[in-house]
Amino acid sequence: FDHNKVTVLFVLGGPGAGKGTQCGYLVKDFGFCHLSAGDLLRAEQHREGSEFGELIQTCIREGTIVPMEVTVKLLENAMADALKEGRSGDGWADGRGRFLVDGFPRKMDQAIKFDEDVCFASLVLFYSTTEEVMLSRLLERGKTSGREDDNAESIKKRFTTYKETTMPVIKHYEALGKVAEIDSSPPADEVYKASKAAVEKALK
Ligand code: UP5
Ligand code: MG
Repeated sequence: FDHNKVTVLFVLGGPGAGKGTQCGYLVKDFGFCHLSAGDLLRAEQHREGSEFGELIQTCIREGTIVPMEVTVKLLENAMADALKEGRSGDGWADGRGRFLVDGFPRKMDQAIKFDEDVCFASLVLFYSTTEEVMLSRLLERGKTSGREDDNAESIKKRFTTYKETTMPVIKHYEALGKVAEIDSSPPADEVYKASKAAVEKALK
């Protein structure tokens, strides 16, 4: 990837913190290409002929992290496709690709690999709220989402992985001064005011 042609923002936060929801709003206002690592993994899980289907299913249900090679490759491919097909950076005149990479990197090895193979992220949007809030959002969504990990048992495991494995990644970017922490406890439109301000500040 030509570093001069892509801008990447990472979107992190606990399970159910509201990453996908905020990305949806940001796409509308800023014309980002939104790539959710979890969505890419779920699509790969169900792709006919995928050699990773079972591995991905087990990791998602157990709330553990899929080996980074798989996820980084899926992201690289999705970014390359979006650039090729002109699906990134809509509304920007300079032809630069602008990507929201949602739910990634959630383990240090992924962060290092992405830095090396793809590019450095300009900003990390970090959505934080309490486990209580996240749990109730996920259980509510679980009534209709069909997601294999929206059940009390998987959610507990996702929280553990988040605390033990993903928080160190957020701390790493904090030390680099790249993190904008946003309280995602209020209603989504209110959270979005802070998201928008953080992105405007970072991209100006
Ligand atoms: N909602 C959202 N915002 C709200 C608000 N402000 N007020 C009230 N309600 C709000 O939101 C969750 C729910 O809450 C929705 O119903 C929404 O309407 C409501 P959402 O925006 O979907 O939250 P999000 O943070 O995106 O939650 P998600 O469940 O997607 O987070 P996870 O990080 O757990 O899931 P992800 O898909 O990223 O990853 C799933 C699994 O994939 C991981 O556990 C892992 O096993 C695997 N994975 C990897 O192995 N490697 C990776 O790099 C990435 C994923
Ligand atoms: Mg999500």
